[in-house]
Amino acid sequence: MFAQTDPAPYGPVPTSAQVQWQRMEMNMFVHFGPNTFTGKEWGEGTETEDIFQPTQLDCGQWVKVAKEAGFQGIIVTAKHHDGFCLWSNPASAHTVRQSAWRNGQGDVLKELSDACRRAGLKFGVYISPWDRNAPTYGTPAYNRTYCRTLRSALSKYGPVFEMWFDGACGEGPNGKRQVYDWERFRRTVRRLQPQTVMFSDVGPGCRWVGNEEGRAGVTNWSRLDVEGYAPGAQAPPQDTLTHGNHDGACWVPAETDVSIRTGWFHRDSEHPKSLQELLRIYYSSVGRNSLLLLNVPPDSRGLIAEEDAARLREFREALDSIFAHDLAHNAIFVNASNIRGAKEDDPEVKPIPFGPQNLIDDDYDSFWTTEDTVTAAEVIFEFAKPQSFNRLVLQEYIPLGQRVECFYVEVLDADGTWRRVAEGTTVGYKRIVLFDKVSAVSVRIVIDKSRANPILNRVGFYLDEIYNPDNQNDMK
Ligand code: FUL
Repeated sequence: MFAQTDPAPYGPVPTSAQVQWQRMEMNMFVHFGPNTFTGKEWGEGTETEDIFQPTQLDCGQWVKVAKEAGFQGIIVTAKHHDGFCLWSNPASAHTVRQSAWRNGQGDVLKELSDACRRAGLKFGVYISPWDRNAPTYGTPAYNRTYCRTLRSALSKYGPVFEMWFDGACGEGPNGKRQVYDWERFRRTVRRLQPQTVMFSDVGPGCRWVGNEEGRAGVTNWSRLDVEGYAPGAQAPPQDTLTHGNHDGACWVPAETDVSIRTGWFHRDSEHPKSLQELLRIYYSSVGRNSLLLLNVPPDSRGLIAEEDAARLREFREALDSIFAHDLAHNAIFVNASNIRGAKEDDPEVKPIPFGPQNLIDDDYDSFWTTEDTVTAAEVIFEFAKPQSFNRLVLQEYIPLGQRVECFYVEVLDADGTWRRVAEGTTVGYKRIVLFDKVSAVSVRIVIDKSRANPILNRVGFYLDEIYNPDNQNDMK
């Protein structure tokens, strides 16, 4: 006999837009603008518009590179701190319209959003509130100008999946400061693009991970306390952004933004990171309950350099080969110490709605869970012959909240004793645990502490023979 009651949500939960966003896993960031031509990281805002002169701009190429690498969306710096707009923004006199490029008729946002749509990629924008060009910056009038800018960029190019709010505000000596009207900015975005996930140090859609090194916390809660905080100087401590708040009142998951090169903008003197470093970043972001936003800056031709494209192809091939075979599918038997609604005296009834078989199916919305009162439980996988693996993938069913606080993994040795091979804390949307290669016929995942009945929708075992850090155990 089965109780069919669905488990109740626990704590703050994501909106459906946040769930869809989290399932994208990897997106491409594109820093492009006057800095691409001057070699600066932060333009002054005084650059002539004619400096923006890509000779062979092809957003179709960016999209092709992104698609082949497995990115689901692209976020472009529609306006960086120098204020130059990659589209003809009526609220600014410092845009492609004033540039000699394509006789003032060019529009990068149009080209990119069209190319994304054709390829089935999502399109997002970074529009820097800090503006070193806008004459009104530093006065209340600028907040109106910025909202007009938002309205222009968000109303003409179709759905915008993510809006990236940088927190910078008159940085550096003698910089003009602006009192940003964040509430108004958010309302403006919400009105035009209700589904947009808004990034900032404090969300509301997703949060900065607190560093630009490609590293989310090993412990990473998708919850954050935002009350009393704001993007930029009034943001929570960076360490808090890296780990989230255990009891945070809002669902604000982490996004790890990092550049494939040293800088955010392209420079001929810099080169893409190694494959090993990209895999390290992948495991430390996607593998730690964070989205990865990898910046791949086009050069002054308006094209992604071949060496970056080639590195991304290697990255894709590596991920495909590492995650090609989920050894969990070889299990001849999967069982759990507790199954919601299952009565031991009635083992015949099938299928078990919340049984552990849901951990190895391809249905995102099916999961294994326990009775409400059970907050520690284990799942066991048995194989007909030994399986060799060094990666464990766990996924919590986040539409019902984030629950798991700590877990460990054990394999059954030949002498019949269980040996602990890895342990972890939070899981969240996805946790990939790294450990030295083991070979076993029985594996158990023990959730020893969960804030409510654990709800997992996936377990996977993989063998990665490509990524070779000095120490495989990512907890150390
Ligand atoms: C920062 C900016 O100041 C950098 O230039 C870059 O755009 C990065 C992604 O965000 O706050």
